[in-house]
Amino acid sequence: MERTFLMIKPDGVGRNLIGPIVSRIEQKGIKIVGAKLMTVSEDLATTHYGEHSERPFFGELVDFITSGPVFAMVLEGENVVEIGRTLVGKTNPAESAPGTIRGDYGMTVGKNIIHGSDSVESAEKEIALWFKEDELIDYSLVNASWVY
Ligand code: DAT
Ligand code: MG
Repeated sequence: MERTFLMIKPDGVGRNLIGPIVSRIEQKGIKIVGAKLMTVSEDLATTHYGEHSERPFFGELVDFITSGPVFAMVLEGENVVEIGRTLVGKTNPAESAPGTIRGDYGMTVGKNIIHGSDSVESAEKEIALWFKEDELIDYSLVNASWVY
């Protein structure tokens, strides 16, 4: 089974959107195998967004992601990296379709509510960066046979 990393950003947590977003994930049929509310250190933010370190918005991005608690999740399912990105929507909420998280809740690229891993490779890196092995739970959902 594939795994991905999703993280509700400080704007999503601050706007009381943890519940509505987690509901979408559960209703889709995705299994949550790890979840925690946490503050993000500058070190973690810098490493997580390392690929953007040369971009002009990098400083703002790190300030934003460290500005309040985030809700970090590891999700499991078939093809869940791609499915997670589809639920999240396009980077710019102006281009995100209604029905996606960013399309329904976001207005600007600087406050776009949620992060989702963009490939299996980055998912593996991000899960290892954000979670310890013993924070991920191995269990079965009884309704899995109705999903797959
Ligand atoms: P995504 O989060 O969809 O994977 P990304 O990896 O290109 O998008 O960028 C990471 C985050 O950086 C994004 O969620 C919001 C911020 N960002 C991207 N482009 C930006 C821009 N032009 N101005 C301000 N922030 C931006
Ligand atoms: Mg990205």
